[in-house]
Formats: sequence, structure tokens, C-alpha cells
Amino acid sequence: MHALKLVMIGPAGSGKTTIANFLADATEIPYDYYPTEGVRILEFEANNIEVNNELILRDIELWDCSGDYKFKNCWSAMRKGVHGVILVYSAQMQDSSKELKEFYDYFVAGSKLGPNSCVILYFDPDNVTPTSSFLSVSHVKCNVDDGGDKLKTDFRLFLSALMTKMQEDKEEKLILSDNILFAK
Ligand SMILES: Nc1nc2c(ncn2[C@@H]2O[C@H](COP(=O)(O)OP(=O)(O)OP(=O)(O)O)[C@@H](O)[C@H]2O)c(=O)[nH]1
Ligand SMILES: [Mg+2]
Repeated sequence: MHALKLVMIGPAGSGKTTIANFLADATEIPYDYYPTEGVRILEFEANNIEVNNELILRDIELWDCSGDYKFKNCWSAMRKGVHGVILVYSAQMQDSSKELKEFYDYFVAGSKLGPNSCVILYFDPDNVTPTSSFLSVSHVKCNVDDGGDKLKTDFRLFLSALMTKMQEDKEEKLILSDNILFAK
């Protein structure tokens, strides 16, 4: 089966590379901030993902995109064939809700994906209330330093919901095409 393409996007310096490395077990500690130039693609396997009561193994292509607008001309290539989107923001930075909305509109709505195909990961070590206003998208607080296991579990839950939804959509399409064949 082809790999599941996930795009990770959010403001520059919000923690995408930190989180992506952690999820792909490619963490280099200590990690300093080096802006991502364009995009990095991390390939790894996610196993034991529950889809319709079955445990599935799936290849993941995690696109760790730069949040810098100078790479905006790459956005269409980043978005192509995307299955799910991970939005990242940091509550330690100035309010990024405007940027998040722009990323959501382009990468999620613009790919005809719904809020279920997206998750928001936010870094908030000082427990400042999240500023994001996307109520229909699930928000998951994360910290690679002390909540690592939780982050991996939350990621797995997101994959499970995403792949279940994709399977349902596929079955619905099959039923529809069968009905069309019958109607002919
Ligand atoms: N979000 C987040 N950031 C962390 C965490 N722990 C440390 N950081 C720090 O937050 C900074 C974020 O840096 P990156 O992950 O490179 O930021 P980025 O979003 O990839 O930035 P661009 O590639 O420029 O778009 C780093 O200095 C990290 O060390 C964490 O658990 N979550
Ligand atoms: Mg980065």
C-alpha cells in the first residue's frame, strides 16, 4: 500500500522539526533551532494503528515543511496528494491564529479535506490558554521533553481516526459506483 502523506505546517519556529524528528524517532538531543529550508520528508513506519478493529502497519511520509512565507511557491507541491495535515503552533510565540487559518484554508480546505483529517499540536509549557479558534479541529498539547509517550499515543490516535475515515470514504465510493452500475 502506498505511504500515507502527512503535511506538517505552522509558523516558523513553532516546533515542527522538533516534533517531526521525535515522531520519526530521529531526535537529536539537544535540539537547537535551525530553520527548515523548504521541506524535509521523513519516512517511517507506524504500526499497531487501529482501523475498524484491525491493527494495521502503514508507511508514513511526514512532510516537515518550513513555516517561512518565502517558500510559499512550494506550497502547491507540498499539498499535492496529501492525506492528512498536522498544524503546529507554539503558545510561547505571538498569536498565530491568523497564520494558522491561512495554513488551514490552503492545506486542509484547499485539498478538500475536512477538519477530521487535521490535528493541531501546540506547545504550551507555561499553560497559557491556546489562542487557536479552530474549534472543530482537535487540539493536542504536546511537549517532547516530558510528554513524549503521550505525544506518540496522540499521533497514533490521529492516524487511527484518519485511516478509518479514509476507509469509510473508500467503501462509500464503492457502494455509489455499484449503485450506478446497477442503475445502468
Ligand atoms: N513545539 C515545541 N518546541 C520545542 C519543544 N521542545 C523544545 N522546543 C524548541 O522550540 C524550537 C522550535 O524549533 P523547530 O522545531 O526547528 O521549529 P520549526 O517549526 O521547524 O521552524 P521552521 O522550520 O523555521 O518552520 C526549538 O528551539 C526547540 O528546541 C516541544 O516540545 N515542542
Ligand atoms: Mg523546521
